[in-house]
Amino acid sequence: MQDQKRFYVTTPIYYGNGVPHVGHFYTSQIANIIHLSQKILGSDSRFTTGIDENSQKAVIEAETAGLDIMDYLDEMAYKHREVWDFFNFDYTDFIRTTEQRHHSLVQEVLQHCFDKWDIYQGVYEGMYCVWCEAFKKDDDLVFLNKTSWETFPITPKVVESDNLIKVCPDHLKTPDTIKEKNYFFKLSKYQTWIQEFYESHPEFVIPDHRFNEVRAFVERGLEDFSISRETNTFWIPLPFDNSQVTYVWFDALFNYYTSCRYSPQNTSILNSFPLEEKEATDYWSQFVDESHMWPADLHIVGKDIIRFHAIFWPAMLASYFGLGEEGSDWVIHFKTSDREKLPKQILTWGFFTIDGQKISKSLWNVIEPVEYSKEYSKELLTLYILSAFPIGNDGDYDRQDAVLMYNAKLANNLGNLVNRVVVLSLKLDSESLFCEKDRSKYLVTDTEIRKAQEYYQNYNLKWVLDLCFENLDGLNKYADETEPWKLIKEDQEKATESLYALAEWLRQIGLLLYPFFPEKMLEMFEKLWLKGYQEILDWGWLDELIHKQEEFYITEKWEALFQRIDIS
Ligand code: ME8
Repeated sequence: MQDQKRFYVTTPIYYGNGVPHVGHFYTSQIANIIHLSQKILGSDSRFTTGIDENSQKAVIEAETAGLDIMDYLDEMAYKHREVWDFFNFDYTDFIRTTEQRHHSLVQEVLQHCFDKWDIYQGVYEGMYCVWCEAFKKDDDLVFLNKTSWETFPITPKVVESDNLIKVCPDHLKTPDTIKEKNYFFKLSKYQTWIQEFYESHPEFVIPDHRFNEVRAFVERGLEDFSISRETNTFWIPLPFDNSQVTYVWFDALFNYYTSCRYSPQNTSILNSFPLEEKEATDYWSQFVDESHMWPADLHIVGKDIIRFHAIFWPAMLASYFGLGEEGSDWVIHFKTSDREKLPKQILTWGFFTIDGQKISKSLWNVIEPVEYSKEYSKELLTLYILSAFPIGNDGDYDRQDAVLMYNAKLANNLGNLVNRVVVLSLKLDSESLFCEKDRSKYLVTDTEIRKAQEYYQNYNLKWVLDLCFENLDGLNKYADETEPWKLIKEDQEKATESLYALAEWLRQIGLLLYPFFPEKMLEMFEKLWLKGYQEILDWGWLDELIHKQEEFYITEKWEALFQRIDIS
């Protein structure tokens, strides 16, 4: 038997100092759709997510809430999983960076990099934004007018004053000024290596314009970065100097690898984290080594963290895995086999606003994905978020537009049609819906099926949606032309032909839309009396299933697949 293709997709691990908002949902939903699409196309797919816990802001939030830090983080981890489980995300691992498996791996990495002189001691003097968990330079900041709350770029012409302060543009807070003993990672050593890697692998970051930004940044020259903090006590201690803890990004990025090296034997283990199990003697036996799943095929990240993923991360991996080759010029060069240990691709998205405004708790415009979905529908959120913005660009979530789109595409075009087919089929004389007539003229064409599969493989999710909804338009047109509701009284054979065509067509579109709306599509298959589809899809047999000819035994009228939402 041919080896099954392996696939590994990750989301960022979100900070554990708050519950996921719609921006996080967006990223995780994309990962879940890509994971499911890979599965149904026959890959052995792995999908990881989790929370980033070793951060100063979590410590601050726990103190504010009057909680012990671990109690606070346990609660946060629970809340994050509650959100993802509500959406039925099919994650393979939910990693927490306070877990023993992760601590152990990060310490191994640090020691290794230290032993090969890629980590050295120095003094960091500069600014640090706790809320970004990042070191800052003047270029990274903006001026904030404290009266008007306007921000503008820092230029030599304007000087700081009581009213005008330098702040981090994302959090509008003044970074801390710190001077402390730190350890540094020799990023500068990998300057040529990274540039050669980028040159030979222009596909590494998509979309292109984000990669151009990364390249321009690297061309300005890479500086070593601090990988430890002196003042914190909570994080992972450096194995070679216990007075220091690991800087959050050096630890966080390695989560992607920890999860392969120590992969949970089964997902039920996840339910027992954090916890007493951590201390259990059989702790390590709960994991299996799946390092063969490394490298990740796809890291999905927002534009805010692209530099960490596209620059720091490959260099850190190069140091750990001993990649590159020293040339006669003493410079480290990229060698072709290095590629095997590096993530294949990074998919970067823009940020979106809500009704034209930046997502912000103080503006009360944060969409809590669970609450919002309960009020409207899960599918509304998914449909709009994935149809409204093209890859990589910033976009806007217009709430009214979202409802209109849902009503038009899901409630009307898809839901109504399913309903009609079911109701009319019950009026047929025959027990089942089947027809021998030539199917080729009404089905999704083979070319379109191939295209949809290609879009999935290239992560062009919006194009899959567009293709499916164009087909649904065609389907509705076919229904209007053939008028099975009239035929049913006049000509049962013709009515059967029309309804059968519609059912088969819906079945195919449902299969193509499955990664987006798995629960609803299974419900639709159920209504059409198609059994065992989830298992067949899990086996990766989309192709076989989509070309199959089904016979439908429709016996019941069900509730509408999608309820229309009253816009008023
Ligand atoms: O950065 N629009 O965690 P984080 C789109 N812990 N996506 C958004 C968004 C918006 N308005 N707001 C947030 C961290 N996101 C680190 C990651 S990984 C080793 C460590 C999404 O909680 C987007 O994907 O700040 C962004 O990259 C991520 O949330 C940041 O989540």
